Amino acid sequence: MQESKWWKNAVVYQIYPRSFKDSNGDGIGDLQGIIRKLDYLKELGIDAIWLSPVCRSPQDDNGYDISDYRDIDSMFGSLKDMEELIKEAGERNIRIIMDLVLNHSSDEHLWFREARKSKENPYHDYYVWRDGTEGLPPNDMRACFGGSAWEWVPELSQYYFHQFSVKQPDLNWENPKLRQEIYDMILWWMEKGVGGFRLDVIDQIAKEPDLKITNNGPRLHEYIRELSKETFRKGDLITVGEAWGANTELAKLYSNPDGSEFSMVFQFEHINLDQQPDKEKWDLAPLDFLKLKQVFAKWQRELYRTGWNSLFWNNHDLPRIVSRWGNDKDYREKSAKMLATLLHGMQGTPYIYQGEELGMTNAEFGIEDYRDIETLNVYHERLDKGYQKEDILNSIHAKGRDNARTPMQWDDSPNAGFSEGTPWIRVNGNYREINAKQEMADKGSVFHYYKKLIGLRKTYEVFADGKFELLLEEAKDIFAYTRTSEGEKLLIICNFHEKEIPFLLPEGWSGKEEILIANYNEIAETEKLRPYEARIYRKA
Ligand code: TEU
Ligand code: CA
Repeated sequence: MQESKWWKNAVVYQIYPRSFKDSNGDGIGDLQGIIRKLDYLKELGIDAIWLSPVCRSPQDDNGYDISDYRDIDSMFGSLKDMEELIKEAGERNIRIIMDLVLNHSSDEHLWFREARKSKENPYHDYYVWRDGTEGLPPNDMRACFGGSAWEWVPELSQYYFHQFSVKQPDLNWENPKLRQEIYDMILWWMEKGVGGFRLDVIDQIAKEPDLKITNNGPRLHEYIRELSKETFRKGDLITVGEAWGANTELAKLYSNPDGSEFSMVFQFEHINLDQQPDKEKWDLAPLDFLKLKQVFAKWQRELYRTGWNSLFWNNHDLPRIVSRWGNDKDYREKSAKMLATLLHGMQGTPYIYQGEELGMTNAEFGIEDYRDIETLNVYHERLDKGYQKEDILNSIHAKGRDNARTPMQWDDSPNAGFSEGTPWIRVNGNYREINAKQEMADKGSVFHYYKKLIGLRKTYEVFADGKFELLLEEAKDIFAYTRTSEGEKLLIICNFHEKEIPFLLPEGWSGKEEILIANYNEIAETEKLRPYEARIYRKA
């Protein structure tokens, strides 16, 4: 089937189901809650919803530990609810993107429950085992959420490998029977009308633990091409792989225009720029702004006509961008709009994470209010290592994943209108000031700014096609670039900081050109940019 590449003009909205909308008062978001908010998303103008996992799961890692890939977890609803969501969204021209977690399953999945029964069990080889001695793991590999990556199973006198939690045993992709089961499952969901897939830590499936290789294992692209040929290429889907180990050369393989692998990947080079080099995200460092410009420019340049970029600031693992690189106190609205302009002006498919369109902020809780396995593990691990509580909390406030997972703020009623029950995680205390009801009523809000940006991408082809060129590379406060296609050119100007700075329009621009969007209502004289000021000029 010839791919239409509809996703080149699309904007995707990510929903974290647990925290979006609760419809039955148990304090946990669910599928019927999402169905109730489809008109809100229609109003925003997005084309597809990336749904973080809703399949059956003991929720050790909030659903990224699946125990049945063909069933919906009762906390989110039923298969019928999922089919209704796909149908209702479809009637609003919104496609549903499912989250495929194929690097590991839950240890409560039938496959693993069988696998750990005996070495002869037909499912044993669906996982990664090594003979060994108790207390002496095969090597010193660490798991991402802390601790050893090897778990001892006394009844088998073997260890199994897990890159994430102990309850997320890694799947053995070398096993063709496992791969076939996965392909059948994906085709089964494609039959149900899903519009695409996000693939969790997909560049870690070809692991070689004996060689301490996790990302970019030798057979990775062989597996991905087989996966795509057996499933995705039989449909007109969007597919996006999460690839922490990607660079531009690998991304040209992943997003090769021949469609042999994915539509695009999520790469994170622009995300790791505020941590100390060769240390963990918790080891904070100020953002290297010039590096940020260089990284974005490289990806725009390198993938032009050879691949395709994803564009994102936020997701369910990352702190909220307006708090991280904007100013969520004195310039929340202006800086949120600037960051949106900067990102949505570039070539690629933009992703909006729930609440980003409202300018939602990070939430600084006490440790007792955090729920994320990664956050709770690092807290205790660093306490044991003698770190000060305040310092650990300071890191968690800045980088913890629960910053993204506090309930969606719909209005100023109790629990921000998210639930009539007790939310599974605390609501951010600023919900009375920041919520969808208020933002939709205020034409000058962050919501309406995102809506306008999405509309521009649908109106002007240059957003999808235009060649990117970075301007003022050495400028310490300005992120400016052009997008050029036949007969049309854009100039995107962003003041990335909160101070007023002198500014002259680049050569060839007079300031009389059409302004498509700006985050200050009245246009200033042309010789300065106000705090976090952003504009997009267009000339035909
Ligand atoms: O995330 C991959 C991943 O590596 C992140 O967890 C990362 O370690 C960190 O949190 C980012 O700062 C994916 C999913 O997005 C994440 O939610 C899951 O926890 C993880 O895989 C395991 O499935
Ligand atoms: Ca619920």
